[in-house]
Amino acid sequence: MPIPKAELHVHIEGTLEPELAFELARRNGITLKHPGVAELREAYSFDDLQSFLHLYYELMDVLRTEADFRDLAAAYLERAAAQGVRHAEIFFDPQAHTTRGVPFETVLNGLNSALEDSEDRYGVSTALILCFLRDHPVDDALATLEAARPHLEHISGVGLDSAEVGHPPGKFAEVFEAAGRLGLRRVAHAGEEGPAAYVREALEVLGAERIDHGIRSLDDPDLVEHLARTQVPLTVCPFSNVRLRAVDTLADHPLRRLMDAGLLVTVNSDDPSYFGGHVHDNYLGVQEHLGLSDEDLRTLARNSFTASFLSPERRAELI
Ligand code: ES4
Ligand code: ZN
Repeated sequence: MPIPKAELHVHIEGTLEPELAFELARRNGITLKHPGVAELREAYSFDDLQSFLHLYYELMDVLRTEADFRDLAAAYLERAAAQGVRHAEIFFDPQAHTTRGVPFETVLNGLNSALEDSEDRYGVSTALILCFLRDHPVDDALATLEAARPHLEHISGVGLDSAEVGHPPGKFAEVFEAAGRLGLRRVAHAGEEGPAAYVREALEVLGAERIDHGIRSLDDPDLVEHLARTQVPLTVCPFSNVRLRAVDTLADHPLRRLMDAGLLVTVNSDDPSYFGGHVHDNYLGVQEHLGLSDEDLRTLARNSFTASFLSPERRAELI
């Protein structure tokens, strides 16, 4: 049985398996460019983040109705439970849907209808984190926060994702400040393809409480020292980094160096359908290729609960 863990970095749209994509396409009368599941899977070969994002946004077109978002989330939760996940903090990208004419409420209600009985059904508690697309205008992020305002009881925090290089976190200072005033938790992707300076900026300007990826932090020893001292967690995604060529191979992955430097590191799947494995597969991958011990895996699992936004009560139940 996989070790009990929390998953803190997973994009719900990145859990869309080709089989479900084709089923939803059929249900919604959409023809996909790829003739079948096998051909679609063959397209899952990426040069960098941008080449992945292209396919990721393209395939989302099959998500149209509340039932589609519900089925997507239910499929993820069932798989997550089988991977030992006991708590999941799940990203969603509302702008990727509202820009296609799918209302914010369709997305949120659909996801929620799977999330609301997740604890009873799968033994997985959940939280939703609304991500702003950093390669879209700041005004669109502000409008998205406004759309979310009537629904804040269903949203735990905000994040920042999509194409990183050329889109520094500071651009979103005003949005994150407003989100903080609304009582939302704040996280941001930084230091995935972008420089260590973006990690600093996410901490200092956005007030990020967790850094998603953050692997490029190692380029800046002062930043590493700061992260070790403050224990601001990193949600690292090893398979993702290899598939998007931020790191050459799993054996070269900086996870172990980050752990050895005393950082609060967690292991996560990012977009499991696209990157060749779910969260426990990532644990096993780094164990094998970085020579991590069973005790190291237990540390990573414990870190995942420590780094979560769980209440102290539920955390104590799970650790
Ligand atoms: C993402 Cl791997 C990654 N990086 C940035 N934004 C994303 N959205 C979905 N997956
Ligand atoms: Zn991500």
